[in-house]
Amino acid sequence: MKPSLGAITREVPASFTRALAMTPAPIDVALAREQHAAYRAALAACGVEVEVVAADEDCPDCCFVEDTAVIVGDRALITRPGAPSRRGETPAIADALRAYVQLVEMTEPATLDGGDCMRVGDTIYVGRSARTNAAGIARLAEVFGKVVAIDMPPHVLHLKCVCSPLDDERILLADESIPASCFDAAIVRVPAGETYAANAVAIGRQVIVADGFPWTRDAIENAGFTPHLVPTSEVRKADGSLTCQSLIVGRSLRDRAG
Ligand code: CIR
Repeated sequence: MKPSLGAITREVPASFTRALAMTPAPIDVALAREQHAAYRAALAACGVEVEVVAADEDCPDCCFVEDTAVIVGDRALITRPGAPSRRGETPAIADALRAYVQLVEMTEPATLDGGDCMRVGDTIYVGRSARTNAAGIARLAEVFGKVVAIDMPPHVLHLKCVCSPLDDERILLADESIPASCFDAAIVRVPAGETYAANAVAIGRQVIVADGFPWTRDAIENAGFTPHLVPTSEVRKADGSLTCQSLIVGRSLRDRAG
């Protein structure tokens, strides 16, 4: 049987050493590529068909595809990323997504990073952050309907740095990050010492989670999910984590198109 989900991913460019980072540290590109391959293998192990878009050396952050689109059902809002250096990333991803979904655009002065958007059931929670402005949030609401905006603490890059959806009712949320009362969802707690692991990719009952966070791995297992551990040392140096490395799409439209 063909997988029913696809994932758009993008190669790690050699210029990844110049990726944006709050606290720059030397990045090992060869290791980053190995870890990206491990991530793609985990997606495949979760039953997802993985597509890999070629890297663009002019876009050091291009492997963080999540920030370039927000996908709900059969529509993708192509974002206008908050960091000017990342705006050149969107055309190639729009081209890849066109095979799956209908594309909707976002224009100046709106800015929004997909990492600030978390869909839980029919609600999209969106971080009001240094990357995502009021016009971006308004456009998101215009396109998708129910949106709940949450102010990000200044040290948090994106909403999904501290939480991520497990299914339509439950989220992983790092303690001491954002109040649980912001969400109409059940909370699976991640201790503050493991905040990085609150960003995980759930595919049905399978969850891709960063290696090295035993408390979170156990919490995910206890919630009834199967964890798939992947290494993240190099993307972490560029303020990246797991959800940011893919865009998950249903394959049904593409299959219908032939
Ligand atoms: C950036 O600062 O934009 C990239 N270095 C990291 C983006 C990570 N994206 C995400 O978590 N959604």
